[in-house]
Amino acid sequence: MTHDHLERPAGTAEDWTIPQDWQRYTADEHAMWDTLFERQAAMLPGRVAPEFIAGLDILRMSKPGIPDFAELSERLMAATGWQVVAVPGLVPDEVFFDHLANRRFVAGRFIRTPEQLDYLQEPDIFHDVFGHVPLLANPVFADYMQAYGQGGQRAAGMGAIDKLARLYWYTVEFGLIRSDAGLRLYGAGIVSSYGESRFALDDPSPNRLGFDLKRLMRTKYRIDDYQQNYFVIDSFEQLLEQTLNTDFGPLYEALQTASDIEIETILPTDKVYTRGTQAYARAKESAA
Ligand code: HBI
Ligand code: FE
Repeated sequence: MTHDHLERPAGTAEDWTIPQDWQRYTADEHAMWDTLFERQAAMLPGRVAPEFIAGLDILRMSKPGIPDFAELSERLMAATGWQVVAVPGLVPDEVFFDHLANRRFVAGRFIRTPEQLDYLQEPDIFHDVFGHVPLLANPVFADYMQAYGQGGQRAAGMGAIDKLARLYWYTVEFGLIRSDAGLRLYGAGIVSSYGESRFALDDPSPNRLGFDLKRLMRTKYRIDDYQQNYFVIDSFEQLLEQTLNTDFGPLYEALQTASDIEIETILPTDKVYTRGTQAYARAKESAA
């Protein structure tokens, strides 16, 4: 999905940033952050990549209340040169890529309401800051995110944003990584979701396939429910190398003529960790 139809809201800077206004958060909003944080912090150890837990420690995100972006950015800047800036919500693709290419992560400043505890469509501050920011303290992943932003700027020029959005979706948002002790979570959309943190690792329903950049960029994804496909990287170094060493020009050319791959398809060339039953998706369809 691309986001270039958006109108820049009043009160935002040229680059779509707004002040976080940390002092304006209410006790209820801090309490909502603590509820979400404690629930994930209790269930992620042993399920999430250790680099994520390391990031929480480096950024001292375990203290109660909504993080203050000024404090968070100071520690993040010292670790990998990244900073966190507030935006009103989704921003146009070229604005998004420009921020990433300059090591600025754009985060929503609003937090979900109790009714939205387990699902909201638009990323809120918990999704963006708890989900995305800890791994930005990891030097290799921090380099990957900047390379992604630079790749996005190139893709924009070649009309290939939808292909690149798939790379973001299946790695940054919903990626799994191998470890000696089994598969681990690292995608922000998973680690910030109570239900999907279990589903993505334990449920027999989704496919779990080995990361392959070109195949992944042809693969459709869904934005409204748990994923039916997860891609597994061997390491963050692999992800960075594949992104840095790929000449996106010829890749985009090749992708122009290659057909999309349906969500549930497993190719003979796929490295298969789980051949999913897709029972979860079937049940949701019949319930619909
Ligand atoms: N804007 N605030 C925000 N956060 C995102 O994750 C985001 C965005 N705009 C575009 C976008 N993501 C994706 O479409 C990119 O992968 C292209
Ligand atoms: Fe996200």
